Amino acid sequence: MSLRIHAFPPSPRGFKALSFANHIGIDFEFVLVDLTKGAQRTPEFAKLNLNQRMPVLEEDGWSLWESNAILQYLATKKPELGLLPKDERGRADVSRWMFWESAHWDQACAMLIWERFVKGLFGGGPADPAEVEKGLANFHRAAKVLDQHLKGRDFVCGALTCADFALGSPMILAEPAGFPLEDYAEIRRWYGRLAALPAWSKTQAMGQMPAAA
Ligand SMILES: N[C@@H](CCC(=O)N[C@@H](CS)C(=O)NCC(=O)O)C(=O)O
Repeated sequence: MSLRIHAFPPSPRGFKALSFANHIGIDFEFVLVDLTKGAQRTPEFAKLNLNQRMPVLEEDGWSLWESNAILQYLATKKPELGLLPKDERGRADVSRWMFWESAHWDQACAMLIWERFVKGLFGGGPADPAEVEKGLANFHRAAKVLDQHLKGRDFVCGALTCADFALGSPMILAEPAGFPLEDYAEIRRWYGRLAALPAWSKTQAMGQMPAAA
């Protein structure tokens, strides 16, 4: 059985899939999808994901896209790690936070990441203040929920699960995107735990964003 992960490591969704695979210690082949060179737009890549977006997991001719689906699938490879609980409510709780990540947290973080960081790297010009304002409002709305929920918990669902990898990945760009984290001590504490995982630094070493042109 051969497993490949096609990803661009410094992008949060790529980082999510790679850091999770690194954390569970599964054998996989890493295939770089260099977004700076448009590697996601080749016909070969479109065969794996018609959306022309990474990450993609490929296994024996089968492909799976959507980073959170990839995490849940990978978690089933090492059930003994408990990263996707077996009991129905525990599993639903993890799914709830991963859906919330996809619908709210990822979106809020992505606006600031794009406007304040990636747009410039890709020659898109300076941040648009109106978009930044919208991004900040979305960020605060989501961050308040996450911060309050984390009180008294080490991780989002109590113990470490897939949901933490999903929610923690955009935080790799917290600094360049200027996430306003001053009022969110619980988020900073939680993220500190995640960032201390060996898989986090291992994945960071797989690739960084290029410097602005
Ligand atoms: N919801 C998807 C989003 C994937 C996604 O948007 N990936 C971006 C990079 S972060 C991408 O590959 N963009 C390439 C493009 O838009 O051309 C997931 O979580 O996997």
